[in-house]
Amino acid sequence: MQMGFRWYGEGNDRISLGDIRQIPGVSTIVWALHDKMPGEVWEPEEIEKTVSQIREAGFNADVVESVNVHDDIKIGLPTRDGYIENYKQTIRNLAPFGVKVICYNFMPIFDWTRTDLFHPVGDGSTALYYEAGMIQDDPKAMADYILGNLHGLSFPGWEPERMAKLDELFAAYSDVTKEKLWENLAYFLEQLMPVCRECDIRMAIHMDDPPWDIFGLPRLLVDEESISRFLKMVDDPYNCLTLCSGSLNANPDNNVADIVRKHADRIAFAHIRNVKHFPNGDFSEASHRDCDGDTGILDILRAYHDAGFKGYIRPDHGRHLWDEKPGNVRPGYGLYDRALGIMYMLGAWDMMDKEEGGK
Ligand code: CS2
Ligand code: MN
Repeated sequence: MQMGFRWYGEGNDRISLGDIRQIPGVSTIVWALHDKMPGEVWEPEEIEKTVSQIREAGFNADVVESVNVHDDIKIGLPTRDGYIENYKQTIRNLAPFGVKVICYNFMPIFDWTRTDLFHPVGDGSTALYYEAGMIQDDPKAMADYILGNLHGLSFPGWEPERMAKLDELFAAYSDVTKEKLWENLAYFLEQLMPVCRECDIRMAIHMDDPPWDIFGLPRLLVDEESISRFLKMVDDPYNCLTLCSGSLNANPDNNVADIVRKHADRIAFAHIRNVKHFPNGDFSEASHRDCDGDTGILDILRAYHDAGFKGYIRPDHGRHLWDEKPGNVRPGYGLYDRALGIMYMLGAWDMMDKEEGGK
């Protein structure tokens, strides 16, 4: 396993590479060019600038999260072919810089969805929260709330330019049924696979978050059955998963450890996030400690360890701790709780290594 930490880039993240350097065990910076719009080609000079910063700080830049997919590809418009060509060119441009995994998602319009970005956890910290009763039929109100809480920080999936055109986007998706979206995903991946093989870069789809349809928009990667369908649909070792434990376990019926045991060979990238469920269907994100949530973090880590997982792993969203407050922290991506999460994961992992060595 190779431990990663997501970094939003110089001028776009209050956390510096030097800060990350002080967290034990991190080898990989999970990065992206956050000022690129979906569909644009990432040019070699732009890539080189960020990758050299990462390398100079002593990390590798093996994982990109995310190269976002243009809506025309998801909708299946004739213009998609041009955007797919651009995506291929971005893959080719990333390869010489040693990139091995590209994380992306195929969620229509919205990325992750929460109703409260700074919900009190009860110990003085705050976390991302989902109040089931609040997600009804007003996507605009939710988008306004989220954009209003980003305090000028760019946030992938919540680009103000896209959010300003919500009505048009919803109209464009109106004929996209779940089956159509599956077809469009297959079309996209089948075209990419030869380039991925040539460049030795694995495409790793992120799970849908939360894993169910919202605002009438279909969502695909929601449970074990849909994951199996996805892997069979394009049965290629370069067609892989970003298995996000917290996204999947927003539905408490999803047993993430079982999914790891079944599909470990196709998981290129693991996101570890813990979720706490409430009886009314609400859920809160929690610390990585197993008993603070219901996701089964220790079982999941054991499943990865048993599988001899050699892929990349990172703490996913964390709580906001100590001086991290609205305005000075990117929601879910503060320094402290993710650093604590890494120590928790490495503690468990080192112990399992030790037990194995002692057998
Ligand atoms: C999220 C997502 O769970 C997560 O990691 O923060 O924004 C994720 O980065 C994207 O869905 C991946 O494309
Ligand atoms: Mn994730």
